[in-house]
Amino acid sequence: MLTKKMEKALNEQIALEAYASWLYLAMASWCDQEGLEGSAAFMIRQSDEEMDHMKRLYSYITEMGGTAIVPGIKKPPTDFKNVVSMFQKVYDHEKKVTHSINELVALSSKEHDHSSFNFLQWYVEEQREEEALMRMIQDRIKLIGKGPQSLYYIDKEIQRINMEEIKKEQAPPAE
Ligand code: OFO
Repeated sequence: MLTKKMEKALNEQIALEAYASWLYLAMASWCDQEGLEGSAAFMIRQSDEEMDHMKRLYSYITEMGGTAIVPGIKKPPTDFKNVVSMFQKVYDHEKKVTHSINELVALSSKEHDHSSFNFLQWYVEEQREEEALMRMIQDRIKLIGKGPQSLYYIDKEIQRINMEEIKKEQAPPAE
């Protein structure tokens, strides 16, 4: 059984994951408008992932006898300065999510809620991977630089990274 505090905090995390999904979908739409097809595909996949993160929390709260609250989602921005600052925003958002997960883990310890503590370890690992991925994208963008065809090369690189991520998702789990 979840304490009221834990249930509330997990529901707040549902809202944060849902917003991430909406934000990334809005970014995908902007990328499409800009002709950045590789980046659009990457952001759609990220948006789907966030929806899964949300549903995982939903199922957990329900399984624990709590009430999962489907949140109202704030409208995300629809316009972004450029692809470089858009990916910076993604990285910043992921750091915010990591902070929130860390707070949840701390709360689960404080409440002696070992079940939630264990459940949240999946998110700890996921955030480590997400931050590493977003940092790598920042590094690649810097390496490509600001030459005349840089947007083209950035988009190709994001497309390549997206394919790698899809392959990882489809790989059978390690023994
Ligand atoms: Fe679920 O916040 Fe990103 O990964």
